Amino acid sequence: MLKIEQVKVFVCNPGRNFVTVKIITEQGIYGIGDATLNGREMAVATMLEEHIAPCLIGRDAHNIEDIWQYLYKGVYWRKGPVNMAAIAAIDMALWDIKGKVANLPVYQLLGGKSRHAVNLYAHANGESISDTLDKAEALIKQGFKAIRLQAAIPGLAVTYGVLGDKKDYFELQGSRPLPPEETWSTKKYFAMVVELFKQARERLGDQIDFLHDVHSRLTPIESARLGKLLEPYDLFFLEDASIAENQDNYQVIRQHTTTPLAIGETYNSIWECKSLIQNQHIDFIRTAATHAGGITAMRRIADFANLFNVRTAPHGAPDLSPICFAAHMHLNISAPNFAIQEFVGFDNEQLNQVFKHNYTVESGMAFVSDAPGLGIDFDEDAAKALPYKRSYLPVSRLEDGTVWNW
Ligand code: KDG
Ligand code: MG
Repeated sequence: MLKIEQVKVFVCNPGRNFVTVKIITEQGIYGIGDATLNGREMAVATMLEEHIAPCLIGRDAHNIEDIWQYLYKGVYWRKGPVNMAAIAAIDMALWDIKGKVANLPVYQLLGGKSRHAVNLYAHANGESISDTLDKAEALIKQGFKAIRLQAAIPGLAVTYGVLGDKKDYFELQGSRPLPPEETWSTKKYFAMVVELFKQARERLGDQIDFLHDVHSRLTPIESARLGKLLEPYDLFFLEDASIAENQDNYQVIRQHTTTPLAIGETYNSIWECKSLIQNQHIDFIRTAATHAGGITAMRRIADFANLFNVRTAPHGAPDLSPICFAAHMHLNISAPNFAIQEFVGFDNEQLNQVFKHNYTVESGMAFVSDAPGLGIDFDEDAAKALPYKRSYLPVSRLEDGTVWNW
């Protein structure tokens, strides 16, 4: 028996807000997990501290599956982003502990390697098409073979997905103590985005994989039309074209285009992607360990998707902590149907003071750590010196003022 003695929760801001869980056992072995929910960080921290931690003290840290079921099914209020981020962090920390006890990296406990490295896609965000393509060129020089292209839309001030006058994602988050309101126009966007990919193929050739994130700002039929317009430019995938609270939306998109479709970063459970996967309305499922219930739940989603030729492409935004990235590395290296990992890098001094990782990146691929557990550590003192700062995601409105559903 490996008794859970303490569950600690930290909310820190080394450039962005991160919620981190540390489970400490009676024997002194500990594990860490990521519970960050961008814009709702304190809700998850309270869920963990007030409602989950007290129920875990004295339980056997070895029983990962039972603890997952206990937290998921043992409450009246299942699912939901706050609840699932909390469960996810506990689950990651328990896998970390299990690996440390076994003296094996977590991927070995998941069945070993299906590949020797993890393909990454990087972000090129520009203030114009040529700025985006300059950035893409620089990433290609660094060895990246897959790049997400986003560019500012002429005629609209900053829209979600580009940086505006901010130098990076860290500065961007720090600039939103209240939700900024942005204007959206599908017509203006279409004119830019088709030209972006046309010029990208002309300038960067046909050997680089291009991706694009719509951030759910289109209706299903607009998405279908965009997929069709982008077919000549051979995208690796078109992400979050439309919201899929109504999962049949993707049937509409699917029947009109062969552009591969990806969705899932906001999903909290397998139930939200079940029909999209089994109807083969998507090609890539983008759930994240932090938001969809941890390593235990992600493994189940990957196995289910594998039955329907859907591949995994986990969310890797800057608001997922390096602990989530580490969990993804173990899942990605082991899942037979893994495709590609979103990667924005963790190139920030304060971040690296708090989270001590040891994966490596070379030629657009990441190499998993062979350290026992998740292979990442957390410096409590460094975290305590960098307190939480309230920060929000933006709200989109149409030009007439209507709240829009990105
Ligand atoms: O918190 C929201 C961000 O993680 C998300 O909008 C970033 O869409 C995103 C992506 O694909 O990285
Ligand atoms: Mg996205």
